Amino acid sequence: MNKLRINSFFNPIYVTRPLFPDISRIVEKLEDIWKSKWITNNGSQCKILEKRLVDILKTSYISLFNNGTSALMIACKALELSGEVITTPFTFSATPHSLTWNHVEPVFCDIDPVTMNIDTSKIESMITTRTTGILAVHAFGIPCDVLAIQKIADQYGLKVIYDAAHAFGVEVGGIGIGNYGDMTMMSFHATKLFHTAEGGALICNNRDMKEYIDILKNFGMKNEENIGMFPGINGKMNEVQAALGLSMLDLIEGEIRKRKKIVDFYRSRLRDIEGIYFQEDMQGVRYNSACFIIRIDEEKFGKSRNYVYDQYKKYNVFTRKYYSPLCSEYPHYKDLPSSHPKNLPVATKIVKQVLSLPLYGDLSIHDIEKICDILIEIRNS
Ligand code: T4K
Repeated sequence: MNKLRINSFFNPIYVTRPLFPDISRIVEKLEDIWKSKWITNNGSQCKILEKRLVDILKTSYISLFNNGTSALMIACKALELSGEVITTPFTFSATPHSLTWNHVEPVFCDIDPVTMNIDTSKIESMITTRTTGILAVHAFGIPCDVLAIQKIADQYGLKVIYDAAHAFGVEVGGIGIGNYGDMTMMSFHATKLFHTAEGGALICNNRDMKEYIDILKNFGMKNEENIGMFPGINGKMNEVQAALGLSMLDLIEGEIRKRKKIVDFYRSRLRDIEGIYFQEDMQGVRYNSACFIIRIDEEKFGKSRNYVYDQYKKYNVFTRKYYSPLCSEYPHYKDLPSSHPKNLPVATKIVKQVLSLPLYGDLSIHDIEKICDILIEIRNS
């Protein structure tokens, strides 16, 4: 057995840690909720959060949800997707499952080798008479080629939904990422940059649609008199979730700055290591440094991604293989015609290489230095 020269971390280092505002900030808001005796069903905390997010995300219409998955399910319903929808296999399970819950077949399209998002040059060849939309993912907060996707959608009359689970605060050309496509989902899960413990939002581009979404997430009822207008679900965010979100909104810019510093440090330490690759920033994009993903080329690095992942654990470092396996490899989807690996050569290769390294504002540069040193020790072991 190889002996570790670098001491393992005393406390576990996880891939991420949720942002926790000072407890006094949330207590103040909880006191407001207690006084009002209003704890869910579009209370004042939710209303304030919605308004603040409209400004912060530079968009017009936002509906809050109890989680990102229910928001995505409602997006598919509200846009009346049916038949087939073209999507990426390199994502979290919630993306294709939201289609399946709407009786829509996900058609998996290969990904771009640089951005790891849906490869727009391959979308057109997958469109059939049954195709009604494109469900693209800004994986890890890296924007898709939104202009190319819109061009295809316009040409073929398709709806576009973005799964922007990780893309809070990302902008393309100065425009909030939620303004692209017909609808954008954001996740406010604890593992995300901005969170409400569990939570999410749907961004759309007109008032009528927002009203419809708000009805769909409230069982399909508009008010006491107008019930059962549509087959809705319960997708409502509650007041405690919204209060938590409000109490940390002011911390987000600082958190992004800290994370950016960490990402820059990772890049400077890992750039010259043979067989380790990562994405550089694209011009015109405002990033949120949600995640730091490396790709490990086993041949050049000398060790496989799985080996590195396992070895890191011995140092008390818990990296993640996001998003492995591909959704097209899940038992539920593997027999779809589009799932065959020969149709997905880039995704099939990349999914064996990716590793999400620890990234959150509270990590010190000293910790990051050690995480990088460990990677080198693993290579030399
Ligand atoms: N689309 C995409 C592209 C997504 O990535 C996601 C969610 C969705 C849609 C759906 O959105 P939501 O319905 O979730 O709003 C996590 C999250 O549960 C999931 O939200 C997220 N993507 C996915 C990428 O990651 P797990 O099972 O890998 O998380 P877990 O519990 O292992 O946590 C990861 C690490 O975070 C832990 O090792 C330690 C740390 N952690 C986690 C939690 C929950 C904490 O320190 N404290 C905590 O409270 O799925």
